[in-house]
Amino acid sequence: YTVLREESSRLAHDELAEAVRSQLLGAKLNERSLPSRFFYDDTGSALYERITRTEDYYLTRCEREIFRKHGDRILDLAAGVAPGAFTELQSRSKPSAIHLIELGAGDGHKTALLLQRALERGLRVTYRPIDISERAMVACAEHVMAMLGDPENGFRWAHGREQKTQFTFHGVVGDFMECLQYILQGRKGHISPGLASGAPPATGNGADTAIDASIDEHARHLVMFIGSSIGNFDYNSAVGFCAGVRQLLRPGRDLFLIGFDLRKSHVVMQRAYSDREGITAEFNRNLLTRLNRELGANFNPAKFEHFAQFNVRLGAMESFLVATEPMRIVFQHLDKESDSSAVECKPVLELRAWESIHTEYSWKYTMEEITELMRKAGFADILASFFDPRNWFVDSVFR
Ligand code: AVJ
Repeated sequence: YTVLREESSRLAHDELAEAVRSQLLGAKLNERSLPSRFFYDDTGSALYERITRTEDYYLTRCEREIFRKHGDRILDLAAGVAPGAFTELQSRSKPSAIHLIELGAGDGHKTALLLQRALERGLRVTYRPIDISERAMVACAEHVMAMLGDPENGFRWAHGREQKTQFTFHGVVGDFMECLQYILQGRKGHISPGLASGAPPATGNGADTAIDASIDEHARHLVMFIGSSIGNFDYNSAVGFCAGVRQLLRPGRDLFLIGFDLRKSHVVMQRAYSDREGITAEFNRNLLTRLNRELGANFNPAKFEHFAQFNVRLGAMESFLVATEPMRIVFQHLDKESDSSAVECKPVLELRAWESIHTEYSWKYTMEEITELMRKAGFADILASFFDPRNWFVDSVFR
């Protein structure tokens, strides 16, 4: 397997600084916020994986049930053998391969179920996970390879170029859209030496790794955005994001599978975002630890309460960090942009007791809202929708 780094991922630090300036330092009282995408540094990504294993966080369990129950149908769609839906392909010989691209794969444990099933069915599989966290990607590679490579399951793959590889893993670390563009349109990324392992290419420069990760142009690709990752986008950004994905898909051929968390009792939802083991609280507070490390801030995360609440009007879970006492935060690695004087002067954030920082939206959808959102993004029809037995979660496939 190979793991590449998409070049633009190096800009993350500037983005964080910019978000702190505009949404934290520059915001009015009671309007302070930070974008949730900054949760996912290496520690945050690992904490999120722990959240998914808590009893209270139902989303992952629902989606795993969906994959277990409807995995074969999903694979049929990916392979282009679904009855009726792919008439143009019916005349061709039986497809023997599937190509999955996953946005925000994390450690890949849900998708591994699908991969495993595909291999069981004798399909060749190319899996291209994308994730912002380098460590999550390496964990993903190791986890997936270990799971599929278990000799007891009877799966074999070969790294040699001569042999027909049954399973190929090409991970790309970086921003979703940049990476997706990189994969589908062959834009350049480069190997980060620490990352490439398994069967690394002969040299560590971008030129030949680009060949390694490039797609089979004639094959159908299933782009997956599961786990309700879309829930973190506000409505317009969600439309924009899906429209962006759609523009990269080849019309009539590639598919988009997207997971939405459905509207349900606020009791169930609120418990999922304030789990009794306290992992979500730790996940939320880790954002402050990140600001300390990357921007030289002096937050004491223990002095913040994690608070999560369902906003009925919005239809979204909202997470906050609430300061339990007044505090003065100095950002040592940030400069005051306006200040031209020679006096060293660092930006300061004065927080009052019980002042809050908004850290996350997790939008919950109805099927009507999903259809409408996707239509606005240019996806005319849902090809198929797969639900868990309680109808708490849905994975829908679009073309
Ligand atoms: C990774 C966006 C799917 O919103 O449910 C979990 C992140 N935040 N607990 C979600 C999260 C708090 C999660 N997603």
